Amino acid sequence: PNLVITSCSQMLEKAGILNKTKVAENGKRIRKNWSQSWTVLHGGILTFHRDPKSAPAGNASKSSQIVPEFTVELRGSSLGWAAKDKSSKKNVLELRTRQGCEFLMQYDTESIICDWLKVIQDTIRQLDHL
Ligand code: I3S
Repeated sequence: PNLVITSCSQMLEKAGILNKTKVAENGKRIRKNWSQSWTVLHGGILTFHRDPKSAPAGNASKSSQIVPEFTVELRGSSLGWAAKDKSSKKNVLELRTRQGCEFLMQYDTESIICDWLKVIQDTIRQLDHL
């Protein structure tokens, strides 16, 4: 048990802004709905937060607008570059979860998306060995 606790405390962390859309749920295709998201990697979980711009204005403080929209358990997930026919956007990653959910993640600046690719793939590998 100590080993797991030690490993968890050394899990990679990252946060930043990305564009994302869910494209499949339980193996079933769903309509894309791209939106910007404050994205947080912590403890082997990736959390996409709601776009504050989509929240009703005036009735909430800034902090209460940071609401999780999707939470992805990375254990058993896979991440790679999305095929060209998945999106007309550039720098698109495709994340598939064990539960049959699929997300596209995108950012125009290549270095930013490459950093996410690396840190999430490293996390998935880390989780494989726990
Ligand atoms: O794969 P699709 O269906 O061509 O994705 C595009 C659509 O979701 C489109 O919205 P509506 O057709 O629902 O109005 C979005 O505005 C586009 O951004 C989607 O395509 P890209 O290539 O941007 O992922």
